[in-house]
Amino acid sequence: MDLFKNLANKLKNTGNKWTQGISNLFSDEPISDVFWDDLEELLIFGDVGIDLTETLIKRLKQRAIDERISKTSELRSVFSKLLIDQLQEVKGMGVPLDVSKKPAVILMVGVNGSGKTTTAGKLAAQLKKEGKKVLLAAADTFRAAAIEQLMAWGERADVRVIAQSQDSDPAAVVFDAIMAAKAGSYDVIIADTAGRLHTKSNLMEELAKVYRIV
Ligand SMILES: Nc1nc2c(ncn2[C@@H]2O[C@H](COP(=O)(O)OP(=O)(O)OP(=O)(O)O)[C@@H](O)[C@H]2O)c(=O)[nH]1
Ligand SMILES: [Mg+2]
Repeated sequence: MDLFKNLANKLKNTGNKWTQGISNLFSDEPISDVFWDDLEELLIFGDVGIDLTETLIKRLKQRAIDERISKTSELRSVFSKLLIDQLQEVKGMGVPLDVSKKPAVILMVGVNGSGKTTTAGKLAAQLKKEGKKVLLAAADTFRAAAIEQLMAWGERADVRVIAQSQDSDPAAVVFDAIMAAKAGSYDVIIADTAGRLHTKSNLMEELAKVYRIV
């Protein structure tokens, strides 16, 4: 099964229309201008970005010409390979997570809504499955319900969550977590932090303080 069918199957239950849309695009139809327009539109709507969308389409068009491909279904595997190549160009991609230090501290940082908490929860479950003793730290003390959200992930993965009250100092939460990890012989701490833009200097300073604790 190829990449898109695989992805589409996995995301079926979450109703991810975007992936399904991309998958459906590669059908038995001949390659046409409508296909290129639809692909471009879907990629841009999927936040792939205009520059990358243009690059991907240009490369895909070239491959279609070079390899005399006439049906969109035959472009499917070429396109997924192009995407994988593109991802592999991202610095650090594919490099295994280094959790050799005990406790290793993973700080989840990023702009608002980019998936930090979800990834923290999934990572916790994954690392636990690999036999690591994992601790989650609720260092997003800013957004309402952020602590409860991480707690729910902790429950799901059966992983302990270190938390303080909302509005407390995130660095103090991480400090608490490090102390608890040392006392309880934990292997990994995954600290969720509040979403922020890199242009907000006070919030970046707060993050620097958390980092200094680590
Ligand atoms: N499709 C998809 N959705 C995701 C993924 N990760 C997170 N989401 C969704 O994106 C939304 C935001 O995810 P969060 O994990 O809360 O993001 P966050 O970075 O912690 O957000 P803030 O704490 O508000 O900055 C949620 O609705 C998630 O279900 C992912 O890998 N794929
Ligand atoms: Mg979050």
